[in-house]
Amino acid sequence: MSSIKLISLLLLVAVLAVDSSSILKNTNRKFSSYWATKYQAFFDIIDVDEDGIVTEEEHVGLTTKRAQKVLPSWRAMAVNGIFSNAFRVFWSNKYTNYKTNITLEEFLQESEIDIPISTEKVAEISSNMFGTFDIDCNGKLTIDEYSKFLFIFRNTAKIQPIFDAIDQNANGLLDAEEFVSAWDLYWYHQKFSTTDIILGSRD
Ligand SMILES: [Ca+2]
Ligand SMILES: [Ca+2]
Ligand SMILES: [Ca+2]
Repeated sequence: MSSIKLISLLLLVAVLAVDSSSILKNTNRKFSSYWATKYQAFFDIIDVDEDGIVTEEEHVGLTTKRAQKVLPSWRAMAVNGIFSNAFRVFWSNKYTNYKTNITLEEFLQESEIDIPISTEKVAEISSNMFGTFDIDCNGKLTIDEYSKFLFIFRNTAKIQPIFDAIDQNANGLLDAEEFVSAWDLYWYHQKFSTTDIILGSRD
């Protein structure tokens, strides 16, 4: 092996080592019943026909269709990208034998094991989500922009109180930090947060 090849190989090994150390470890988390209710709420949003199974079509196809109703087409395609990626990472992966029909129980079981995603990727999902709905690209979400996000998550509740819960500094706009922090609290934290209403509600 030439020394250049060897060096590249060593670099590759180093990169892989860094990457696996940044995988989010989920094993030490107690899977709180509160956390399960959040995941169940999301499952119910995605399970549009309410048959207790989330299909790839429901997760990616139908979500994209809702996005197309409220967003310009390239932004709807961004939603499609986020949801098809998320489906592969969180739902249909090696832990579920790449199944494309997932029950709530399977989804919860899978969420108890290590999330097969790096911390960098988690941050990327959150900020992509924010950017997708920031229609005028000014770094803030107005209530109108945020209402499009809520539409995708099939919210039927009044929007203003939900918006106010995420708007921590009460300036009438959601900045990236407010949105991303609420999003990450929803997905990765066990305890209740007043911002957990971020995906809206269908009550
Ligand atoms: Ca279904
Ligand atoms: Ca904006
Ligand atoms: Ca604000």
